[in-house]
Amino acid sequence: PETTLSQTPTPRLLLVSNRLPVSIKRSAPHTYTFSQGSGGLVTGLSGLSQSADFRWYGWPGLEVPSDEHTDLSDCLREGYGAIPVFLEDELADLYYNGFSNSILWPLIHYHPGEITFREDAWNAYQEVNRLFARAIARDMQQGDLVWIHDFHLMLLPAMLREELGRDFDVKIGFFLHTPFPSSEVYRILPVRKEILIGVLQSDLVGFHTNGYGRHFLSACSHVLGLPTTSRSVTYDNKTVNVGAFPIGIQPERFTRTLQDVKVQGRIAALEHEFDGIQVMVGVDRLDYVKGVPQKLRAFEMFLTDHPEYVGKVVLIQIAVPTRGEVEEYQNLRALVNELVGRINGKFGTIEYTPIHFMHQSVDFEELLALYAISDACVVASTRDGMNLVSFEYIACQSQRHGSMILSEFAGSAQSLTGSIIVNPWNTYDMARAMYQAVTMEAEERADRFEQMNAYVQNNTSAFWGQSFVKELKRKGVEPERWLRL
Ligand code: ADQ
Repeated sequence: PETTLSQTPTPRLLLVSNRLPVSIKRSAPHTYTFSQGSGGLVTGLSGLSQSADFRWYGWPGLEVPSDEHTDLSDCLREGYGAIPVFLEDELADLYYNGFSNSILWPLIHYHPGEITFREDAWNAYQEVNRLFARAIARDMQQGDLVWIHDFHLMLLPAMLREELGRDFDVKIGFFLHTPFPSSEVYRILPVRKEILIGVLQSDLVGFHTNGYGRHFLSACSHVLGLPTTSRSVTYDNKTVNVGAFPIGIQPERFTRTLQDVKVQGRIAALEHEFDGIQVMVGVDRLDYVKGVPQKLRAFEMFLTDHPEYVGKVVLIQIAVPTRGEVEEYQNLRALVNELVGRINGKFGTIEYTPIHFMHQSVDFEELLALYAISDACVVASTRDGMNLVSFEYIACQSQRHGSMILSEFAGSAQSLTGSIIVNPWNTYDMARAMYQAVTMEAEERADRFEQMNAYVQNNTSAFWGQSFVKELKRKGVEPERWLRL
């Protein structure tokens, strides 16, 4: 339809994340294959991508020779609405592994002992944020909305404003997928001021929980001395709104895939395999924040305290390889291998393997079959922004009504009130929870499932994405998003 002067066009939405939502492989010069990514971020935003004029900026995840930049950019833009920000390998490594994963990630997750601050990594982080700012600023139009994601790009709001100039009409939203730590931990960061100032050129800053938002506001107040209220902070004579936007999953994708003949066949095969045995499942990236050693020790204690369950309960632990270049992750892998070996050696027999450990990624169908046949899911994160695995498990449990053993340090513990909440640092507590899960009556499991399922079905990723963008378009944050102090 023709646009008249009185009609305001729908603003364009530009999304920015470290990685593009497409995985890209280069098999030969000028030859690429693409596959659509499927993480929570991708699915959460897919509803928006259909409704708005939509672009997605990110690093393609590999070094691309400069004479191939134009061709690859054209393919990605036309096929996926994706705009690559090209980085050389060495720079990408320092920014991604050197600063984001080795400094910000441990600090944010209360592991300050793992941090070694390096000036060259900080320089790379600044440089990459600047490259993103320039790439986005080149294409921007007045009235655009920009939604920046996660801890890799905390300087980008300020750098983008610098590139555009103060009078450029743009709304910038920033969402942090991780926790924001207590200001007492946050202030350990040598560049604590720079990072906050980077984020504070946003119009709206979102977190998964109230608590993270409160920590952010107190860091603004303690580190920068800024005036704050329960829902905003004033910086540079502008109000920056702060709100809680808990992410969800796309539950119908799980329900639909579970009906698939292939998945049903796999469920039947696994049920046969574990006939007469209760299965507990864990699905985590092999990251030290996921509490995998704590989970294994609790399982060991459970079998020690309840020998009648030896041979009757197994733990299937999928550990997705991640950040293998970083030393802490290599150490964690060695520790987990040792624990699995020890526990299996102690309780295993020719017929019985207590822990089925897989250090690999499994495909979506296999993951769903595993969720569906499991009698309990164990999430032992020592810190976790939200934890989507806990929602995915519930979405696959309409038949079995399995129990959810959930760390109080995962963001999802605030919402899944039907779960058995544990402190993963308390091995006794987690071992007791495992016993409670395998002995719980069907009626209680059904009640708990109903509560959790209602939450998962209503608080979807689409709802999350739409709510954030709606708030970004408005001035101010709706009262239900205000933080409870
Ligand atoms: P993650 O730390 O990656 O996410 P999580 O929220 O659990 O943690 O999401 C992991 C995703 O990967 C899930 O969708 C899961 O199904 C998938 N996955 C895990 N193992 C897999 C496997 N073996 N094969 C295939 N897929 C697998 C970060 C934050 C979280 C926050 C999310 C979203 O650390 O706290 O919930 O972002 O904001």
